[in-house]
Amino acid sequence: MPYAYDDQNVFARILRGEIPNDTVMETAHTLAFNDIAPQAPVHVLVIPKGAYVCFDHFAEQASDAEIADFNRVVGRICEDKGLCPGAGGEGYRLVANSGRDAIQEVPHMHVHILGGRNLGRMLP
Ligand code: DGP
Repeated sequence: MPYAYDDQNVFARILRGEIPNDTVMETAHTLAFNDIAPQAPVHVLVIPKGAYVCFDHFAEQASDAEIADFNRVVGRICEDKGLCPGAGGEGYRLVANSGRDAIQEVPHMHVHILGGRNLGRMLP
């Protein structure tokens, strides 16, 4: 059982309404909210409502509807925040830490949207 989901993780608790969040967007399958410790002027976390541990778990086991909904939410937030390079924005970075080597802190699949400043090179 490679994907044991801990339903006490902080994002599961946010989804159950046990912990407040600063919601940016909510759809049938997806919730997006501001990061509690923002690393950039825009720092939004996007999470599926389903119980997925990390990106590959989501990619392999979520339905097409969940995956499409998730991706649309990411794109719409980038648009709403004025980040999209094709529409005059300065760009953004998506990060999906998954597992120990990536130092994933919260074991519920999430994508960070970072933008609003020059983010520097991530890779040498
Ligand atoms: P990661 O290392 O990718 O698992 O990052 C988890 C992020 O979640 C980190 O940037 C801080 C954020 N975070 C942790 N607890 C909370 C919380 O209770 N509320 C919000 N909004 N964000 C949280």
